Amino acid sequence: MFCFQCQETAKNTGCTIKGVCGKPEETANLQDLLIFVLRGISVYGEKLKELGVSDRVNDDFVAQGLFATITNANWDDARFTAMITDGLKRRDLARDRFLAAYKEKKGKDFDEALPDAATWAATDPSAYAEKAKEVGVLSTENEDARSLRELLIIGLKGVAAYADHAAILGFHKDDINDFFMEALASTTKDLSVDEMVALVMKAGETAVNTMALLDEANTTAYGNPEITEVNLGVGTKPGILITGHDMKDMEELLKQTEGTGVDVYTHGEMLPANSYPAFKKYKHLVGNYGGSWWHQNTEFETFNGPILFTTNCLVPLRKNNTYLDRMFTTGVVGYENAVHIADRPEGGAKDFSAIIEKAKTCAPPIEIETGTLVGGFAHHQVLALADKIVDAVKSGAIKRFVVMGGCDGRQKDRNYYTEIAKNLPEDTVILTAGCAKFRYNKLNLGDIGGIPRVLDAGQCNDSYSLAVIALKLKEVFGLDDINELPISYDIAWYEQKAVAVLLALLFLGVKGIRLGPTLPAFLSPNVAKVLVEKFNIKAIGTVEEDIAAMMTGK
Ligand code: SF4
Ligand code: SF3
Repeated sequence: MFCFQCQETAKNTGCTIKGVCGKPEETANLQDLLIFVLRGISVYGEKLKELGVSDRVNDDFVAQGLFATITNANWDDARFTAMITDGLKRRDLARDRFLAAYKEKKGKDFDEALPDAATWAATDPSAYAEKAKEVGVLSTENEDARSLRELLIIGLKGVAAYADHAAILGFHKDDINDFFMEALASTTKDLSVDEMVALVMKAGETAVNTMALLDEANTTAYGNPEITEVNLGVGTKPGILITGHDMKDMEELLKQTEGTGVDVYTHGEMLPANSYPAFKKYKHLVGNYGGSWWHQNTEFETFNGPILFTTNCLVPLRKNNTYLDRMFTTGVVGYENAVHIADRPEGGAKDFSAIIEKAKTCAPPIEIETGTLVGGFAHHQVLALADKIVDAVKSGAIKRFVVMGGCDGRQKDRNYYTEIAKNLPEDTVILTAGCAKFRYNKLNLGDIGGIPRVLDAGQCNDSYSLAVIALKLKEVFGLDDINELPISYDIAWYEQKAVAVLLALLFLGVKGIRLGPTLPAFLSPNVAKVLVEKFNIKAIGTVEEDIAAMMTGK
């Protein structure tokens, strides 16, 4: 196996024996083969588009396939095997549609060479393991071509996750799905460095568009997030803990648990659900339990009730765990021996009755903290406070904003982000989104004239909100360049959604981003050099140096 898609990768070069995340070799290889099959589908998808044929039947499958390979999402090899088998059938059907359309439009048979991904055939799944070994990341020999291809594919995985969430809420954009096909198909071609860089930038543009679409989907369905005090304590009834990013699952779970005597709590990236008007109205949504994803092994023990995983991150269970029998997965998430809740039927809802029945047999959660957290500072709410914020900047009460969004992770050196938050001068405001916030959102950093010093816009995809806020401030202050604003970017990354967010920020022209705790292993020295020269991206330094530099706009 070879995997270097996340920040934890072994020795910051690549996992080769087993993932640091716990991913076994077989799973890593099946993920590579699934991506290979998606490439094959995309070869025909792109060709059909070139012929002017609209062929949308594989859009959701491609997005879900990319999403399923994201770090800490699907651990179940049987599900990857089933997706590969389904993908091969879909690819062959796409091929047949293409060949027929070609003949019809051109009046002759198609006779050009096709890449292996478009032609490889397996009679049954026993052939998958062998083939998987040939098609991984290292099959691209040139280090820089590999780096650019992987930067594209890894960013695409994050974008696909957001596109899938939007699609679940009924929001699609053909441009986004077309780009998945174009980008995947591009990795079967020998392109110039400039062409590959252009595709990476287009991935950034697609990330912005996809986050905007998801924002539209979420706010249309559930209203605009509003300032909300989220309870951190527990009630006396048994509860269900819901984690991940999928708001539709949240909606259906809340509806189905109402009046059953079972409470609902959020974990990790589901915390922002507490700030949506459509969810706040449910009294049995008690609040948030615990911290970010990597605390699962201890927090899910004390929670006592069932846990619903709607997306990443799912941390493999310890041997002596007590919660495998109260663990439920759904959507692209999978874990061997956990109950998987099936997709919703056309026009219907998922059936959460098994998880609700399980909850009724469980003890209420053990309280691990008390107090509240304030959330709900997405763009609509922040722009409602715009006058106040602009006045505070003009009067000098707010000297600088520091965007500290992204992911959390278990490495000790991520304490850097806690220390930055603690030591930033009191006239600074932290803008955050994603699970990175759990490094500092319980520090009680106070407020500036009623504006909290940590403004939480929501999930990682709500980094879109941070971009909207920055663009609005640029307009209000009459600036020509987003980089003239008193905003610094100190981003933490872990998995591929953060890469999508990073590419989005680069596409928007943001320069001087600090990225940590380490720079991605998938950036070759030459590709890293381009990013440094073009965008002044830098690795984090010490807390003191970085605060001093950020306060002078560097
Ligand atoms: Fe390694 Fe990260 Fe890949 Fe897991 S997802 S195998 S930790 S690079
Ligand atoms: Fe977190 Fe996994 Fe990235 Fe949505 S839940 S940000 S790490």
